Amino acid sequence: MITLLDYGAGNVRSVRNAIRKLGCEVQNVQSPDDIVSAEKLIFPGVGNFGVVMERLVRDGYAEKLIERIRQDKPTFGICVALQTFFEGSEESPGVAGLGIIPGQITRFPDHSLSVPQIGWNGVKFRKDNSIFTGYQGEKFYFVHSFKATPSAENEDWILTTTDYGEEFISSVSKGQVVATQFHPEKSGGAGLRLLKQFLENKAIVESSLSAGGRDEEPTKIAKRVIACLDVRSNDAGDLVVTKGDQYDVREEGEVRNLGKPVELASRYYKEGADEVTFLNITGFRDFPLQDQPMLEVLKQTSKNVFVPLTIGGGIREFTDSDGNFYSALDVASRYFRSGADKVSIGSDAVYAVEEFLRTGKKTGKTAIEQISIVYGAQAVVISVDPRRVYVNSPEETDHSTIKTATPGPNGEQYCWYQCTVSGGREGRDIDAVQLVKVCEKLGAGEILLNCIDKDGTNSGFDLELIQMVKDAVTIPVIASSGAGSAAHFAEVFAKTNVDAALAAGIFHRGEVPISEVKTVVAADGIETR
Ligand code: 1PR
Repeated sequence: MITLLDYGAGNVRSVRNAIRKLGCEVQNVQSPDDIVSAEKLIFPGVGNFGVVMERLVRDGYAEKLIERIRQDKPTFGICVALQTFFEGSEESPGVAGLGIIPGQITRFPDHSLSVPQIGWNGVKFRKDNSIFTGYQGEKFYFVHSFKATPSAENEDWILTTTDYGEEFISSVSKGQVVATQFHPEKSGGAGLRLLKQFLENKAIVESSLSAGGRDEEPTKIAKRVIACLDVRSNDAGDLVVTKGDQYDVREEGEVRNLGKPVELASRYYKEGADEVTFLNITGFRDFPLQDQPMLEVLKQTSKNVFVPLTIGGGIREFTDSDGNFYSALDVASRYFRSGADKVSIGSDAVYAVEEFLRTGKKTGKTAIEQISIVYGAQAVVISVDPRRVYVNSPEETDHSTIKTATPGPNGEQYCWYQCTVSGGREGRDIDAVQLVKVCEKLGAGEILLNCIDKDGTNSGFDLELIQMVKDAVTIPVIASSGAGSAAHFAEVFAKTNVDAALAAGIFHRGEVPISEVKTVVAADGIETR
């Protein structure tokens, strides 16, 4: 029996699912004393440092955690949990951590790499620990903007470090206590094996590094390959994975049906997808909390898929026919609790940015702000649905233009990228660069950059759009729309510094397996998982 410390933030379902998958029963901490008495405790940390600490203190858990760790009882902390072991964090000035490990958590400094670090990175060992038994050099899934820094004072706690612009602490251990900055429950087979060692072994055994000493070679983050499932109900009312051509998903009047969401997601996980994204493409007009099938898709998928899951479509505030008000945060929370790791906001982000550009003020009330304050910036993805608008010269428009290598229908040499809402149905007077810059300011952690002109064309990614957006923000950008071959992935990674690339059609139609994408990209010297 494993005890889980669920203090009500973030996606704890994945951890629970991983434990169950490994054949153990899970019970929740019910009272502070359970923390000390639990045989084995898993402490998942998701979201903002201050919010996590505030809840731990409010519920009387903080002092019990300190007591448990001092008593050297088997404990496994994940992500922000590792950070709470330290004295405090730049993320929440003035909020004390548990103070078990010396040092402050600090933000990754501005360097050429995207922040948050989102993706799969390696580890370098400072000591041996039985928790890593069977480890074969795999990468683990990280998602964080803040990190712990190695120092002489915390040296005795450091189990592994990782490089991302600089070296940071990626796991700590002492006696029966272990914590990882990465998410084992989201790190596929390698992560599950780690958890299995903790769950099954009688005691954790630590020792100094065996012959050969420390790895000195820096670890490298992998470029992510993401499978995207556009989901909606067909005319018979079944939830299906569909795929459009430039957002038109109907063929001879019928919604294209390319398979069942849960089954396809499982297939992509087994084939090596680094993440899976679901877009509820009619979410903008339905109320997602009434769309129980979508929540069910997440619940079922997260039972067997142990890589990050993103859900988009309909993340916004809503008042139902009985007058009940639901904030965007309420909607997102339901998704997180159903198994999502990130939510993706489309139309509502456009409206929020329009409002910001009108007033120049943050209100604190937008979906982006509300969700990122509670769940962290890394949990908020902005899905951008831009379309090219061609012009003869940059002076013709106030929007950010590029000189394009693909001129317009009348030979226009320039274009700007107009943002749309409602699944591309309505264009707004705002461009992709304006949108992503303001979204980053409001607290978004990642950009999912579609392109209506390229969607479903198999003609390759819009490299010009991708580089333009990538240059406008410091948060990670996912290239989307137009992949027709594995070579298109290699091209987008080689020619732009985008962090991840996503495809739908080629995977659904079985034209290119994900493994082939990885092989071709790696053959070009690009880091993959
Ligand atoms: O506005 O917050 O409710 O979110 C709606 C979401 O649904 C948005 O993320 C929007 O991109 C998506 N969406 C709405 N309508 C469509 C449609 O296709 N009719 N899908 C749609 C957008 C784009 C990609 C696609 C890639 C790769 N799909 O996600 O998977 O273009 O395709 P490809 O590799 O086959 O070229 P809200």
